[in-house]
Amino acid sequence: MNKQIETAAGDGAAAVDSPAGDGAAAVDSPAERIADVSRVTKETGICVRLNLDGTGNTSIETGIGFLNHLLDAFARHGRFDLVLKCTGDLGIDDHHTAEDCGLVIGQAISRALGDRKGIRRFGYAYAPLDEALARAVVDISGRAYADVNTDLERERLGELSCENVGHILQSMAATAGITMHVDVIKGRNDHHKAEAAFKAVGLALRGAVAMSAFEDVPSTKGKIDRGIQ
Ligand SMILES: [Mn+2]
Repeated sequence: MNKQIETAAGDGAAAVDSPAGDGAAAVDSPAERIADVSRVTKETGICVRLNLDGTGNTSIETGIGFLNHLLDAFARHGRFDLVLKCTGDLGIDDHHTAEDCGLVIGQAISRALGDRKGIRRFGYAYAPLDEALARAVVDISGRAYADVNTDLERERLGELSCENVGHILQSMAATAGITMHVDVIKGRNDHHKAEAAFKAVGLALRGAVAMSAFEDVPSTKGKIDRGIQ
């Protein structure tokens, strides 16, 4: 265990990790779970560094303000350290940037997880944001599947098309090899609904990547496919 103990006056990380899920205590992985991924296409150039055992420090520059905001919410509440720099073809629209950021973050998750030994694998969380409430359930299964229902009504949030909000999560699940069900259960404000969804995913994934008391790969197959490396 290597968790920092929070002082009485402190406002930093919680003293005891309490990931969403089944309530069992989490332990630190002996190995660093950090991944660096770079991906360059004719549409985007992206560099990511992800630490699954971080504190929630982020530096996110996608060129799209609301996308920065969503990824920040995801990483902050997942307590992942996430550095992301993207230069995309925003002169066309936001689609390639949004999609590719999701793909590369998923790839970094997959790579940082390594052999998946000892992880809790499943995680779930609810996140409210005022009147909005979102639920995320994730399984680090090796099976890429995402069912995302954000129920957004506006065309755009800032410079991000609302149709891409769910697509980012689907892209992330595709490369991470994660099964993900995300539902915005209620809400009226689209900013709140989208942000609550990303917070819920961060919290759920935090629970799923946390280490269990067991050292084996939690699968009846004895292995979990690693997604895109
Ligand atoms: Mn916000």
